[in-house]
Amino acid sequence: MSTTVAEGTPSQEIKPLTERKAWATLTAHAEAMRNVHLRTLFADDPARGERFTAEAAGLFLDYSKNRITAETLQLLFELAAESGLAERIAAMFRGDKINMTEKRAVLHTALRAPNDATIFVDGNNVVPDVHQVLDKMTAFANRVRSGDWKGHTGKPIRNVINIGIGGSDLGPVMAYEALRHYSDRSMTFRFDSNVDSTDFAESVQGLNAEETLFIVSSKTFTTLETMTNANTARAWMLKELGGDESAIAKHFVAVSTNAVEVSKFGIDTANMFGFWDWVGGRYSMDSAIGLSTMIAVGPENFRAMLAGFHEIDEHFRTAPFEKNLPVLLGLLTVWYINLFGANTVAILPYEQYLKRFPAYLQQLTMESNGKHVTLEGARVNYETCPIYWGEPGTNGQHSFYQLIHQGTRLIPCDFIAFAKTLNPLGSHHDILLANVFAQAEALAFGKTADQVRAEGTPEWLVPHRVFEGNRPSNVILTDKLTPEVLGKLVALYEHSVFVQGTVWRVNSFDQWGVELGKALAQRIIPELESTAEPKLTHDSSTNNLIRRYRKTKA
Ligand code: G6Q
Repeated sequence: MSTTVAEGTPSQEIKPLTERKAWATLTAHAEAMRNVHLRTLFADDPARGERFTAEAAGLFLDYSKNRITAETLQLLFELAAESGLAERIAAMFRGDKINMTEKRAVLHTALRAPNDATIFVDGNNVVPDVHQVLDKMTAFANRVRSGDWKGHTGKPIRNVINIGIGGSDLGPVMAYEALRHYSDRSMTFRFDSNVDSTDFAESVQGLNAEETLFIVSSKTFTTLETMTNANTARAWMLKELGGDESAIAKHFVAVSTNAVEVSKFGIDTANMFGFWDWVGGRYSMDSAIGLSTMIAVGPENFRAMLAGFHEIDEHFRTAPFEKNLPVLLGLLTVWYINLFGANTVAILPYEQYLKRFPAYLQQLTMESNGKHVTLEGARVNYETCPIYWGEPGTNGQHSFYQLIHQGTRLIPCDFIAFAKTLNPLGSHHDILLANVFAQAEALAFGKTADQVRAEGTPEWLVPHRVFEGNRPSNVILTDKLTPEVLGKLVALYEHSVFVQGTVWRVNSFDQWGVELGKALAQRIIPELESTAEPKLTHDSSTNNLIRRYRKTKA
């Protein structure tokens, strides 16, 4: 079967995954590898700890503690080739409409392209538009940071609240937390996303409206949660500032693609920061959606972050698969999910500032590849996206690591660590890093029954204290958490997601799965709000829950 994967993309013969030649070879190879222990792999090949490593743009990846051999890698690269990965990468970077269900290009890479680059969408070079918005953000961020931008009563802005959800929230929150060290500490940054009124109430708690700026971040400017929060914010601001509508222009700006709705809301479109339909929500933290990040850390740091993204983009675009970090990470995930039956991947950053990184990656990975049909619309007969989860180390060690070490499930782990801390304090950092290396070592090599006995453990206790080991992990080690490095890390995972999606042949850039619940909620809202008893026509469970809620709230 020959398939055209996207408008303008030359077709390559891509067979369904389980019919690809490398799939059959990999399946047989995985059988042979199933009982091979990492202890044996390291004993047979003592240099693998140096060899199974790769480095790009200052990110060092040690993938030697994976249950692989050189042959495994070779077969995975063959699978990637047969999946059309090289062509898909080229298609994405050149702006082909590879998001075929929405007929859109996928060009988050253009958001960090240098201003002399040329990338065409429908015949227009989009790079100048990107830089125009960046310049506008820069001017605005500088005005706010310097106190030049005044609120309605003439006071400078000291508080910034980003209102947005999903891709218009998770990236900005994660980036703010990750780069807090570089942020203007005299300012307060908060993020209001949930339609739960508690989120709004806590976002404005203790803040002086005169000094508060709301950034309404919504690509569509129609999202129920965001518009509900934005309207509540508007009402709050008017109440606090005496009801003068002209205050809105001073205290609200918008990040959106929808000028009409922005204007209807009362925000001057001169204070609207645009982006484009070729930027997916979960790929947008480096677009104008990052305005709160730029105000927090300053335009220079924001641009350094973009440069970091771009470095990994170039690496992904040009490096051979054997040295390509996102390719290696993506293919290793496929190896465990499809050939070892793993269901999840743990993301374990040993950096407190990355505390929201796993949550951010959950959307990036699972909204992208949580799909059950191929580009051709066929139901897949293999697993796709794993569940991503995690917490910063060392806290996780005193919580869920028990299951990773001694539970019954195989959980590949990504450890992310930095050689330098941003807050040096005594021996904290050596202790932290010792824990990273120790955890990866313990997971891989474990502790045998003989070793446990040799420690004088009574026989009845031995099984409880045995660590089987053979638990795979990657260690990503880099210098220190800077804006540039943050951009590199995010790009690394963005492209790893792309690699996985390409092998699974799913569209990593749509999210139809969020639609149904949204539509049903719209139908239920009036049923909850109506004063007369509504005629309910849902299933008996939903009807019952609605009646109970109505009764209780009354
Ligand atoms: C991400 C999704 C989704 C989106 C939110 C918010 O890829 O598209 O998470 O970001 O639904 O959408 P708006 O920015 O349009 O409000």
